[in-house]
Amino acid sequence: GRRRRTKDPFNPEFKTAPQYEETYPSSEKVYREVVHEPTGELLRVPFRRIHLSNGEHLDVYDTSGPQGCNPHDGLPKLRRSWIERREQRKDPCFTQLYYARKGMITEEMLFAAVREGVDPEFVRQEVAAGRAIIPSNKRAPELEPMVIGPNFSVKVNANFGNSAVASNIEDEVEKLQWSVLWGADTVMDLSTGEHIPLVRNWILRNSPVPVGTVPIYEALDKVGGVVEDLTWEVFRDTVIEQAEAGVSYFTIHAGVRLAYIPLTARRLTGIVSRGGSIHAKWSMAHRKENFAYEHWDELCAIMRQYDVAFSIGDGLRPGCIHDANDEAQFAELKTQGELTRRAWAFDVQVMNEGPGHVPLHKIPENMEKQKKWCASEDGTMGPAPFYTLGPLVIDHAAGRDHIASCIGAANIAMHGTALLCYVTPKEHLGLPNADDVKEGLLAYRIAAHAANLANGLPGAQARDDAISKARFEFRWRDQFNLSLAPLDAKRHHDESLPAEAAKTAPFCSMCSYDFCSMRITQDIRKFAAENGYGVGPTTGMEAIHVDPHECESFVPGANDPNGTVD
Ligand code: IRN
Ligand code: FE2
Repeated sequence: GRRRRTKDPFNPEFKTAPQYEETYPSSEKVYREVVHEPTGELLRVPFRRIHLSNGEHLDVYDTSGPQGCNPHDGLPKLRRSWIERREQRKDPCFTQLYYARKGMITEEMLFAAVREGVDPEFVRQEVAAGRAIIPSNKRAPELEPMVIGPNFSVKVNANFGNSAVASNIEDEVEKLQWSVLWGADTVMDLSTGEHIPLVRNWILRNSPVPVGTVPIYEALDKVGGVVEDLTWEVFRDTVIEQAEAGVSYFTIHAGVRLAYIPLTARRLTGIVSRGGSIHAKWSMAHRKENFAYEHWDELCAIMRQYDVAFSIGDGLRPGCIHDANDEAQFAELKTQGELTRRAWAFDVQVMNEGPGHVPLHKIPENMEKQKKWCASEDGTMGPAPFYTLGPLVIDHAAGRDHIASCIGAANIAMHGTALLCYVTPKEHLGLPNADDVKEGLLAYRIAAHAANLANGLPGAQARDDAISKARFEFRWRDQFNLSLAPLDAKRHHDESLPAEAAKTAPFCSMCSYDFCSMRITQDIRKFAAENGYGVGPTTGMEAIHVDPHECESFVPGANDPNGTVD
């Protein structure tokens, strides 16, 4: 329902930010320091260090940004001096693609390389080839640079923003804070309600990750929601204002060409993209080509002045299983490829948006076509990174669409998608709240990591191995702390065994002591250590019996289901 409105949009009553220490017990934010040789700039690259009870630790990728800042002041301006140097030099263009093509390893490239644990020269090459982007508007000095591309870890995007019927500035800033705490690599402000520029500004000044938007939403708001009244000029001015404010990537649905609209006529759910439907309606009303397509080169000229990346929209993405991989969808994808090449000619960074709703068996074709069509014809550039919305692999999971889509997301990322746009449990039903944002992100962190493992990303398995070891050794606290949401893991464990002693007990309430396979395996190993494996037919399994009270890791009374022992 309708929520409390922001009283003073210039001075919102921000809520207390969720606490890093409370969200991630036994974790510490650490910085790896590295000097950017060409400028002498000292970069401090964040990681989250998870301390384990056995004295070991594990450093993981960290998106949470500087802690303890007052949202009224915004985050520290990490990149200010990097950007000033370029402006003083009067560079003709500010994009990472421009610098990469010139052979320069920027501060952003180095920063992202350290986060990924790869050679900065490799980052430069990937950016220069258009295969990766570092969204980093020069007007967003707060952001901690990150790289999106199929040869890096899979990234996750969280969407939020108000609508005309729900939310306010305070809620949206809280969703941003939750997003980055739960691992959002990028966020998009999709506000369509009150105070669009102000909501965006509060988000931008408080975001440690690149912020994307869909400028056509604000353009439509400016003309009072009357699609026919939109003009190229209104759209262009909105794009400039948003670039000036510090948005790092724009979803622009320039691939929704007039000629493709009839191809959607027999679809079950027509055009489900908001931006796509706005452009299609305008084109139909005026019998004119999409103005973003017509003015693409002018858009490129604006983007290159700031380094705003294109996220070429999929305005004709399928909105249901029935419509997946149809003619309209693939006609647009081909045009996305054409627009990609034109943007590259302007040194503008590009990614391509993808579906949507696609059954599992039709997912690979999406990736194959994107790779083929969104690259240069001579094979020297691309393919541009693919950025998909799920896809949802079934249509009837309303209320659980984060799960229905995270299956598709894992699959398409395994085939090469670089950025996954999350879907929350509220998808198709309402505007997500902070809890939905958390659930969506956790589902997508699973999808992204599943793909990293499948794709053999170096080092990706370290966290899985660490938690598996903790699990086998009954280091319950380490198991919680190494999991995606430590407190949720602990809460589930506490539900049946809340006692402190249970946190080191060699079993849990699922199987109890006698049926704990891991505990029995330890007995087997203990037996084997003393007697060897397979010493003869007379030493059968029945010989293995270890009295629970002699087992060294056993905590007396900890199997008491009421957990009363301490
Ligand atoms: C991502 C991939 N395909 C679509 N998306 C996201 O969907 C896009 O980045 C934006 O955040 C959101 C809504 O876009 P439409 O509905 O205006 O296309
Ligand atoms: Fe949908």
